[in-house]
Amino acid sequence: SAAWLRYAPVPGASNYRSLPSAIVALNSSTSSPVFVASQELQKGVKGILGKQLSLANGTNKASSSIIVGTADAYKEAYGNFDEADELEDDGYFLSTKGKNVMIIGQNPRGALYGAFEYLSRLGQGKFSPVSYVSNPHAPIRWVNEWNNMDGSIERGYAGLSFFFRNGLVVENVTRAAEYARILASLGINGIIINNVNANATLLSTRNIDGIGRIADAMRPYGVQVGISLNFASPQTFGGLSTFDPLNPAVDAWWANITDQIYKRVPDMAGYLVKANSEGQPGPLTYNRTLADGANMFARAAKPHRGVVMFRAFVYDNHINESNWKNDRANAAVEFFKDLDGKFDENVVVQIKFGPIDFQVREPPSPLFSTLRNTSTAVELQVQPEYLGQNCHLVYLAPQWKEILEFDMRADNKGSKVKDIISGERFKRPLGGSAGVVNVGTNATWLGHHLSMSNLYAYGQLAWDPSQEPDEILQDWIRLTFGFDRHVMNTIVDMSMKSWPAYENYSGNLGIQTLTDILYTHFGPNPATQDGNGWGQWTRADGFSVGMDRTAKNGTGNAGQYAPAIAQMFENIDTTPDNLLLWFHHVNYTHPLKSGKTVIQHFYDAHYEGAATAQTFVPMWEALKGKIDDQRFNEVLFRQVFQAGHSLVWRDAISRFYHNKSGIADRHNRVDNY
Ligand code: GCW
Repeated sequence: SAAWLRYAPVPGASNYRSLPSAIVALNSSTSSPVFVASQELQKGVKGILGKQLSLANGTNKASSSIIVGTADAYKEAYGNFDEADELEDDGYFLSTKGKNVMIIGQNPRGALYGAFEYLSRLGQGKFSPVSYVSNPHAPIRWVNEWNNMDGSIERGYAGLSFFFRNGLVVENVTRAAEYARILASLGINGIIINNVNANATLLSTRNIDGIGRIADAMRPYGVQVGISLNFASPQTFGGLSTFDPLNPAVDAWWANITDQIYKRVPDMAGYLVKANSEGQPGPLTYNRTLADGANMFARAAKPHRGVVMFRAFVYDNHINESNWKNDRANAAVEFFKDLDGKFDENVVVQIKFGPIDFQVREPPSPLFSTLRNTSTAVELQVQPEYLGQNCHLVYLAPQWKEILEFDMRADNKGSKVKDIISGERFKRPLGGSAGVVNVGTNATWLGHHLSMSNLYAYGQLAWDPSQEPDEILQDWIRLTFGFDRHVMNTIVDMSMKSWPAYENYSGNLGIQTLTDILYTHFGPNPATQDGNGWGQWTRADGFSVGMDRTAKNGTGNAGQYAPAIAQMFENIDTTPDNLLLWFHHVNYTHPLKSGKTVIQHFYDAHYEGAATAQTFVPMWEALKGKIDDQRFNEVLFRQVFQAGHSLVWRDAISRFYHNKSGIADRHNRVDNY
């Protein structure tokens, strides 16, 4: 449960002589991240290098020390340093070059981030002297936890909530503190503790005190707590006759409850709101705009410097499939485009990375290049709801990286998603990312030891999206499993093959995941995509398949992108094969760029993906004895499951399209049910 913060001894560490003998913390308040940093350094150095360092506060008596603190405190004690000017919010300066090791944060949590970075370097045996400033890519680096008040977790695959039980915040917040430590080691600075399908009873006096308890546990790690709100609370919980956002009594109710919460949690991060989506209440009930709704919370939070994350996941889940032009993927832009510039400055629109819902492959949401005068954040799913729910290994960093690096070409200028969400491209004050993690009481946090690479990579990319997924993975493996080359190569190989394999044996060519979308979101069920109002249609019939999202014949979704991108997706020849069926409706016999037909590609990809998943088992088995038995066996259990389930996937999907199309597999592998 220590995740990557194991501080295991590093081979060859005894050769590392240039270690100071003391730690000097430039702040002795036990609730300060600076103090936490000094303790973490003591513990980490002891574990990694076997050396007990003394811990002093404020004064440096030893000949050389690890000095940790804020830039201001450092200057006061030792005078100015050159790099001070380069530090931005939450950033740090790390230098191991001089007599002292300097770990200087722009603010207290920056110092803690620097300490974790230093320990990560030591823990990976990266001993060569360094000196650099590291600033975060974006101010908002949050996680979302879909925890319910009864202790269940929506789409959680690793046990129960450690925040709530029986309608109340738990008394024991030890695990909340442990989680905050893990988050801080990634530079994550905010957490929404309850489900976006929010329950207003979180706002009771007793539960507000409970939020305070969680915030107190996480504060020393620099993690600010926030909560999801239910839009109808003034009525369902507050006893008002309405929740109309333009009604002054409603406004006053929110201002009042917000004041109460901030009284207990003065540094609360802010609110997250899911409105008018999947049955949730919202401003549209009163014919008010989504901006009217968001701004109501923004006004309440503003005096406290709180941020309102307002979700763009707004759509109608009762749309009619018989209309060729209907398209759920259009919803976000349709709902938000006319509201650009109408949100208060402390509102951030939180956008799921793709236009539908965390599918195995989607293009980036066109909303990223539509909102120019609104701050935005990308929402990613660390716990792979549609991607095997941590019973399958699916390393997601390559998928996120593609989205973050995608150039939206707004105004025909470089407009990578990562630079839009950071606020840089459209000169916005706020922005960043939100990762839905849904950790639970299970000792593995996420349910699968190998899936922790996803949480690690999420934090790494939120801090610095220029990093490469395979390098992030290697760091994580060294910290989690040590230095064995065979272990390293195997986990890198399995992980880097895992997303393409999953895409191959679930839904390829941009058709979506093809999992059961009505209930479990787990296992193959392509028939559930169509014939209902959820709008995750594939429009598969006896001859053809895919969503026509072109402007010329289809839903017009391609036209929601900036011209250069719109053109690429509008034209079937320039649409990449992996998004072909996302944007185009074609015959099963349509030839791909590879020369194969769509249907033959389906068959081949499903056999190939499942074959890859089979190889993970012997690859892992070969590591026996190189990993402790517990982790070895628990991972093996998951990999055997994945191998078997991938065959179920392969056969279910191949047969489904074989039945539909009546077209034989060239290699005669696919039969009917
Ligand atoms: O994908 C869907 C999930 C719901 C979730 C919703 C959302 C929290 O299946 O469980 O609700 O998205 O993101 O709001």
